[in-house]
Amino acid sequence: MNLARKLSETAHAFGAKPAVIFEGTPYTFGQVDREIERYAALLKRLGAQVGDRVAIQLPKRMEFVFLELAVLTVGGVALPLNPDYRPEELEYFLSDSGSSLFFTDNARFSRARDVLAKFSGLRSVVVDGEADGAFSLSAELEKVPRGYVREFPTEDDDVAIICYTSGTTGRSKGAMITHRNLVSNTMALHQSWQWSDGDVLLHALPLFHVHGLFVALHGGLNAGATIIMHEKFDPVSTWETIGEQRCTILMGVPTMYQRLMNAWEQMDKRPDLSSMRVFISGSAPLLETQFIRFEQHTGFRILERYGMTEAGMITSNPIEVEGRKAQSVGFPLPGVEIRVAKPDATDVAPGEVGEVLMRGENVFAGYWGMPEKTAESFVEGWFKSGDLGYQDANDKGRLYLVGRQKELIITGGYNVYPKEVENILEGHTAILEAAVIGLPDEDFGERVTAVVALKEATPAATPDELMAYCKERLVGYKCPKQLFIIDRLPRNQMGKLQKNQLVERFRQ
Ligand code: MCA
Ligand code: AMP
Repeated sequence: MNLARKLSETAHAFGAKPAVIFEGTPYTFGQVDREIERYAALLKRLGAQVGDRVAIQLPKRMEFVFLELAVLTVGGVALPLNPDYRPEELEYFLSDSGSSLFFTDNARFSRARDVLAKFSGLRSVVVDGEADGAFSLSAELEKVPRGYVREFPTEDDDVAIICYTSGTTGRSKGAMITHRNLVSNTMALHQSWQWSDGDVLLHALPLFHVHGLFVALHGGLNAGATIIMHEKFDPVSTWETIGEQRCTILMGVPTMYQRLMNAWEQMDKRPDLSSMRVFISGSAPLLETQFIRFEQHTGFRILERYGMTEAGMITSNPIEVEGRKAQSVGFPLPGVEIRVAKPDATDVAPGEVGEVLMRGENVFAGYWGMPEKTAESFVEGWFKSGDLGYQDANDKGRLYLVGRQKELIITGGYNVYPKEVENILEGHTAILEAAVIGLPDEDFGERVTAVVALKEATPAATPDELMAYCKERLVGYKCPKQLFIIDRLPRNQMGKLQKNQLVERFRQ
């Protein structure tokens, strides 16, 4: 079933109930549904056809919610983009996806004007006011004809969303997520986490990624729950809102829980948590110390789950409190199968570490325009996660993740492939070669750190200059937080870079 059709059916059942309260402004299910319909009519007026890619680069705001579901309503493919992507990054996503429509705001439109001018077939729409060279959302909505009837022309196996995820080579890959992926995963979580229309979700995550969009927004709308939406995460206002609005669910990445605990320790007046049902963590490993500290402070045991852009939510700890264990990501969700395999794709012996493979209706349809990469990512129908883990044979196969095969840094719940940052650094005239590593960080879990060797003949550059150079070209979370200059990067006899030596040397 088309996800937008499903959510529209729920909206009809809950009409006058608040669906989203965005920074204090309530929108009922009926209002949300009518706005989605109006935005869908607008997309049709702008010529959106079935399968067209519609890129959305917006800060967290209600227009994002209406647009995403309107795109799915008309059978388009939504392309949610990080609002902080620099114009150079945006150019790649627009070009790779072949988007025909681009929704943004004035500030981002002006910033990306030169890049956008390169796309002759692309039409831009600004959601706030007017801009030369772009359609104005409000003016276009005025022109929408009455009597538009939604058709939901796409179904289960059609692509609904392309989510870009960084790639090992430095080139991001567009994961094609179908309506079946979205609906089945939403339903699996609905069942496992016992969502109900009595739930009040505090939504403090970004909207453009799987966690905030699929798990939190779609999950809440599907359940008929009320979503209290904060534009930006702030630990103190998160605690206050939980108490004042009688929230029942919070979802976050470990960095958010770390900051919540720091704030808790500083607060004079502790919030009333008696309404809370569950605190959920994912996107990055939650340390055992964080799990314990949170329980000691609040009395709540965080429920950790495991997900991936390519497979939505894969495993989860049980909703029953006693079943939640530190460092474990729990058990496969309904309809999801997992196995732990050796490099030759045969199963490891029970309890041994190997790569986690998965299959089920949650697993995506492949990478946009990259058939070889797609083929490489599967073995006999199983998706290769690149995550290393083991299943506890004495605890019904409970999954523990212990590391990653893929060279990936997870910082504050965002993924960074070192190659992408190394490519940028090596584009600087003074740099001979660059190595990017992840070092342990109390706040972000891992800290993006660069180690570079400079060319001899060019004027020397300072670490600050090189970090500023990255900031012009890369979204903030990918930029090195520290940069070290050394004479030569360590390599073994085969010439292979010894990143582990760099980690050892610089972790202090
Ligand atoms: C912001 N900065 C970061 C990060 N976020 N640097 C490293 N890692 C980050 N995650 C940069 C900013 O650009 C800024 O740089 C500086 O750090 C300070 O920012 P700060 O104000 O502390 O950050 P914030 O705005 O408070 O954001 C921190 C955050 C945010 C709330 C933890 O990063 C966040 O919302 N993370 C959640 C990501 C997420 O939703 N992931 C799910 C992906 P400067 O000072 O230079 O300007 S989905 C997924 O992974 C799978 C499917 C799954 O399992 O869920
Ligand atoms: P993304 O590509 O942004 O979808 O990130 C997916 C990756 O995040 C997974 O392959 C894991 O490495 C990591 N991840 C997600 N949830 C967890 C978790 N609970 N514990 C450890 N790693 C996680």
